[in-house]
Amino acid sequence: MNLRLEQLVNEPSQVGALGIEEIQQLISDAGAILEREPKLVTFDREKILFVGDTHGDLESTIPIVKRFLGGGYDGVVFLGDYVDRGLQQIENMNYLLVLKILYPDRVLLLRGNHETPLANRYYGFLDAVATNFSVEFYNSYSKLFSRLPYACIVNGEILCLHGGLAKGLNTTKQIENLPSEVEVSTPILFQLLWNDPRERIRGFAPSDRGDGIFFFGKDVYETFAKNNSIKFMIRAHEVFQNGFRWYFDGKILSLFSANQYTIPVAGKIAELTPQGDLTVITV
Ligand SMILES: [Mn+2]
Repeated sequence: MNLRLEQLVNEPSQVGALGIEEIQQLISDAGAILEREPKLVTFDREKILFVGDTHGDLESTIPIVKRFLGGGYDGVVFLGDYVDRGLQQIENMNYLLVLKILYPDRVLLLRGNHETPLANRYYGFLDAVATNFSVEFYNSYSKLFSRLPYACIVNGEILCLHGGLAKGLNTTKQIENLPSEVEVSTPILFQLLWNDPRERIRGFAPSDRGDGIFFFGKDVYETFAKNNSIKFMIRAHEVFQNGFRWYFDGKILSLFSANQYTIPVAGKIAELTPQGDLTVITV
């Protein structure tokens, strides 16, 4: 099968017209690339974009990809949560797979808590795949999700992951050794995908998101950052009406990049320049 990937990237509306065999091909090709990626990716690049949750909002992803392709960037880090909730979940995921296959070394797709069956059963992606294709076909996606990397370190000093730091996580090295699980049962991995930073708490505190999920305080971040020579962290996972929030006196940047969500959002992405400046940009 000859998928015209360049054409699909430039005409994203055609991604919605892909048949099941073509999508299977995308999943298979992307899976082969992801299988070679470590769980903690070393990502040394000059000019990079960082993208928060897109949640099936293809209309927000399209201009982000356009900026990446036309703006002289040598890297883009998507921080997870590509599916669930939005209007074009399958299309959004497939579009990002096309991008990954075309530019495997420049595009990084991290795993979010919504790249799991636990979330997909409740928030729409399993239903979307079952309605358009079949319940069985969903397994192709869930297996692919298990291969997504969990974190990256940019230029030796910026840690990127979807949720937050975890109880028992002391070194970035531990992330490298986390398993590829379809159903996430390893507590450290579960927390990487689900935890949130919070001001004015010390250590970890139970999160209202559910059992086994925690808020972590500035002290947790500072200890981890010091021990691992991290200068800064970029994560996603939380919706803000203005699309972003700085935590811990500017040490953690939280991004949300979908404009169409359960509430109206002014989605944001971030840009790192070769000079090391980090700027928040409206999608
Ligand atoms: Mn999330």
